[in-house]
Amino acid sequence: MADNDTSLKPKTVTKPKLERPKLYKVTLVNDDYTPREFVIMVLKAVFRMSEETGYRMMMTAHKMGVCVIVVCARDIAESKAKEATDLGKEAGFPLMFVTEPEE
Ligand code: TYC
Repeated sequence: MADNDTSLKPKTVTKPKLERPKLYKVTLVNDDYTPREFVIMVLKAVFRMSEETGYRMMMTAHKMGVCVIVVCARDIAESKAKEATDLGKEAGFPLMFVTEPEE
């Protein structure tokens, strides 16, 4: 090289990182007022689950206090949780679905 051998070449090559979008949980919260059958109906209608899966998830929330229903993209999680919570509200029940980022 000539008298000035300062290299302009980067020492490391970094690939541009595309962050994976965060996933969100939709969680069913137990309460003392919403009828079991109504919870199952909402799970079937909004989350497209079978009677058996709906029953299992309802019973998990009933016994444990909460049950994770699905993990998905934020906009889907939020709209499903709202749709399901609104069905309870319209029928006069305090049924609640909440969303939070997955760890
Ligand atoms: N605990 C309610 C009852 O005994 C049933 C229920 C289950 C309500 C799960 C909400 O997320 C829930 N009628």
